[in-house]
Amino acid sequence: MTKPTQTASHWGVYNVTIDESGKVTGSVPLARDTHPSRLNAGLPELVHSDLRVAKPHVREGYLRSREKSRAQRGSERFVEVTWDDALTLVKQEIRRVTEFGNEAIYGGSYGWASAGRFHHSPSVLKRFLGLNGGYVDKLGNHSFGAAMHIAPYVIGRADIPHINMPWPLIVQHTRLMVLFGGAHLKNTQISSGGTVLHESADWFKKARDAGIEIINISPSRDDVADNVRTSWLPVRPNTDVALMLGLAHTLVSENLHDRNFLDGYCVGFAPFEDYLLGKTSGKPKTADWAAAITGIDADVIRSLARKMAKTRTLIATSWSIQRADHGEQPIWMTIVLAALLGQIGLPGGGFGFGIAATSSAGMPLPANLPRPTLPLGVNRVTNHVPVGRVTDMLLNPGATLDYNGKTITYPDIKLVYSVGGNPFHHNGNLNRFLQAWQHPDTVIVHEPWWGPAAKFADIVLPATTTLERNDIQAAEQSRFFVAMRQVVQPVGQSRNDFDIFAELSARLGFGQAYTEGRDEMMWLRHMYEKARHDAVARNHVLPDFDMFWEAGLYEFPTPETCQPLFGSFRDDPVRNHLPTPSGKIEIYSEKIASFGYDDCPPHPTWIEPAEWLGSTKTARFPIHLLSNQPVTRLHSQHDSSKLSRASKVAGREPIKMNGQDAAARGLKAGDTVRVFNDRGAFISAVDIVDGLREGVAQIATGAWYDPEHPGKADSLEKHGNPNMVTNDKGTSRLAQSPVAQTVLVEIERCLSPPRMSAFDLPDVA
Ligand SMILES: Nc1nc2c(c(=O)[nH]1)N[C@H]1C(S)=C(S)[C@@H](COP(=O)(O)OP(=O)(O)OC[C@H]3O[C@@H](n4cnc5c(=O)[nH]c(N)nc54)[C@H](O)[C@@H]3O)O[C@H]1N2
Ligand SMILES: Nc1nc2c(c(=O)[nH]1)N[C@H]1C(S)=C(S)[C@@H](COP(=O)(O)OP(=O)(O)OC[C@H]3O[C@@H](n4cnc5c(=O)[nH]c(N)nc54)[C@H](O)[C@@H]3O)O[C@H]1N2
Ligand SMILES: [Mo]
Repeated sequence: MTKPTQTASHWGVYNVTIDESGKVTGSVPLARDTHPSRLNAGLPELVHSDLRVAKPHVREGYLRSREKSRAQRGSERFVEVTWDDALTLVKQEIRRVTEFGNEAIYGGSYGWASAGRFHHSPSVLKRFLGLNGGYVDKLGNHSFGAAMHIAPYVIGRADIPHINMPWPLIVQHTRLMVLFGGAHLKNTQISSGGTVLHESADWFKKARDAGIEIINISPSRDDVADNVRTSWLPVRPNTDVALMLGLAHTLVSENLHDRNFLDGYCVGFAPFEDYLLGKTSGKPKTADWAAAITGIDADVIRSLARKMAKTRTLIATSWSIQRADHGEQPIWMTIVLAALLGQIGLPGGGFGFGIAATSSAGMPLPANLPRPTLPLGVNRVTNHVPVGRVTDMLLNPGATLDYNGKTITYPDIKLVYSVGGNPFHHNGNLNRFLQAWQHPDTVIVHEPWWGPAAKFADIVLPATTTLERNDIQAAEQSRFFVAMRQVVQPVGQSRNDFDIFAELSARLGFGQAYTEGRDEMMWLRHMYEKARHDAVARNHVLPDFDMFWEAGLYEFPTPETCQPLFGSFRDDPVRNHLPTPSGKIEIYSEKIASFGYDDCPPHPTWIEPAEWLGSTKTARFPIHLLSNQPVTRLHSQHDSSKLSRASKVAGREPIKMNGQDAAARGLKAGDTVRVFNDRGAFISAVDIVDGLREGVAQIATGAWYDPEHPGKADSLEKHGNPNMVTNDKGTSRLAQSPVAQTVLVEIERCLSPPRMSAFDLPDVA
């Protein structure tokens, strides 16, 4: 056996072993990583998978008639073509479409793709489309879209993943952690752009050992591990704002709130107080009022509020709860609740977002680290679309959309170019999305595997995986630079996304501008040396590229002391004012008031979500469906791996239900079921659990979309993709962000489900 080769991913650093013939045989995690992710095994297992796209392919009907065959997308055979023919086709189509203006090209291309600063497929796509004159880009993201839109008005920051108290200060100073949306450690396997060490579980353990009380507020008990959790409040989904208001009302009515903090560091408490006490609406937001909405006992709410006021409290809110209708509100209200307690800026106090959303949350990090980056270049098209409204855009060219105080006019998209994402994973309401997907003349995708993104494209170009190329991992929230070395030769005829765009650029006449004359290793050297140079100004002395590449890993020193989040603002709110209009925390926002949005009022407000357990819609659809991030995959990536397949029940993505809800429907563990509402239906299999609030079911995202009748709207989905039933409305006119967690369904027995075919190869002529 040859020496193992180091690579890296969103979920860790590991060494890959190969045999004499050059085939991957397995992987060994980095020795220093004490809690390596099981996801490490996925790529080594799948790099030579039968599901690899080995050659360029074009949908058969597309070759006959581009415009007339759009509805056949996903249901027709493919034809293999040579690279030369494929690139000629792509070049001609880009030329043709550009005639309509660059606003006809959607290059927003959402997706996690692979880690690595250079071969990051959405970045290499954007660099390419920018040089071609521009493209319609996306705005915001699926992860924390509502939060990143509301937070700038309230605290002047949009960098949500950085808004956390450093763990050492939590362990030392916090006495009570109130976790809205829990803190499921499965999510800490991963960080966008890469993880090196998995330290979150150890920090939670230290917090418990320090005697910190940790309260899980979630419909699911297991959102905080047994050995970490001290109590569980099984809140109704999407009602956290009401609960926070009930807590706030108790604080204010019992005079437990910090008037000095509200006066010195905040603006707009008075109108909010009027709302809270019912002076404006006639409805005081008492603990009893909150109890009726949330299902949490009023006495429990009152005593929690008193406890929070008495002790050093950290309110940690997950990203999941803002991935819901009016998702701006729980974020804003988290900040306001913490402001009432007056502990913002104190060590271990205040608030934070997503303490277990990724492996990097709360980890002490040296300030201002440089990062090797590939410049994206200029995008001359300024008309962009919020990620949550892509379906709407494709279906309604020329229509307008209110967004964040502005008006967007939807462009008429003729070409969608998508790399490194799975649109049939990230978009909600897939039946409507499918119709939208049939609007553009052409869909071009680069993919390593025959998953849904490839199967529903017109032109599929085979992309390499991380194991087939050299790169550098240097995530924004990491203290490491890591060499990602090529392990095997490109599989089949696959090419690196960068090389595909380099060739297309050359054919379109801007090849030199695209590559700047550099190949892969020259780019890595160039990007690293630029970061090394920038580091000097920030007092870091890095080894040169050759030494780094040889060593494989560079670690920036962890700072010896950490600053509390908003510590300097607390020290001097005048000199270190926040970048909000008032310089202070805005409990009431004049700016938002000026927009006049009834779905995002100027202070935190309880607004009923479109669907929830308190709505009349429960008569037909009595179950609130949550679709959380998966334990055994990254979204839809590696769904065909052994690890992911072992998590399925009867070959389908399982749905968790509590025993009573199952019994009421005559269901037992392992039964196949149909999960449905007016938007769509999917097949799943029942997994009965305790620790799930009644009326709530839960299914992980990421099962490869597998419709019974591909290309037909209203087809049954056979594998367990929750986006068949999710809503594709926006959170509000402010953020227009996705609302995946706002969905009611019914569940019924399905006696003879159609055969699952998600992992079948497409038909090829
Ligand atoms: N119902 C529901 N839906 C959700 C969510 C939810 O909570 N509930 N969560 C949302 C969130 S937070 C997110 S971030 C999104 C994630 O949605 P996506 O980021 O779209 O999901 P992934 O499965 O990570 O898609 C990555 C794709 O890139 C491909 N790929 C990997 N490496 C490469 C490469 O080097 N080159 C190319 N060309 N392709 C590559 C993979 O095969 C895969 O098809 O989903 C959202 N969707
Ligand atoms: N293993 C793994 N880890 C991942 C990912 C992955 O795909 N796999 N994806 C990564 C990405 S892209 C992201 S954005 C983060 C996402 O991080 P999160 O958004 O925090 O993760 P989720 O798993 O979607 O949701 C966490 C929990 O929130 C609870 N919840 C849902 N709705 C509500 C509600 O209305 N109120 C309350 N109180 N609780 C609610 C659910 O019970 C769910 O288990 O995870 C990252 N980590
Ligand atoms: Mo995400």
